[in-house]
Amino acid sequence: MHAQTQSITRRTTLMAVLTTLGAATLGYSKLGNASSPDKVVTVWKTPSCGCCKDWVIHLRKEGFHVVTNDVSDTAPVRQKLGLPAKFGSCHTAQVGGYVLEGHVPAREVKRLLREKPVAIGLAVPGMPVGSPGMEMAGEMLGVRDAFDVVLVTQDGGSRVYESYAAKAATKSHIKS
Ligand SMILES: [Cu+2]
Repeated sequence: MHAQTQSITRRTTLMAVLTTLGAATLGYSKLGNASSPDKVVTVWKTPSCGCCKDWVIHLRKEGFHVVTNDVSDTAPVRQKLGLPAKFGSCHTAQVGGYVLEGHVPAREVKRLLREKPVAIGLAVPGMPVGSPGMEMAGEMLGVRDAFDVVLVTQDGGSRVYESYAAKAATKSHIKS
């Protein structure tokens, strides 16, 4: 009787372990889907670049798995990835075979991965105020310069992929 109880207990424990393992496996595969190769963004940035870090935070908030690499100069990486220097910004990244240059909003990255156009990738040249990772604080809170996300084509040209309009400060500071 005692032995049988022990056996049942053991079996119950084993079942519990298997259930846990099953759940863990399921959880893992779900995570696997969420961070499928297309969703992994590899970033090259300089270690002191604050807006680069903020852009990485923006992507992570939007569900991307981001791997960062600190380099002393991003220009050679940009060149190696085939992105013309004229589209250059503070950081260069790669996702699903595409190049991302600068403060590209996650929304356009997702659209790029969905539409899969024949192109080198997306760029937000320069560092427009108010683009993701370039948000202003204080009196400048909410300010955005108008900027374009461009699709860099394989001939080294580009076309506008999305346009963001300028925005005024969230709070008005009218001095009397
Ligand atoms: Cu920047």
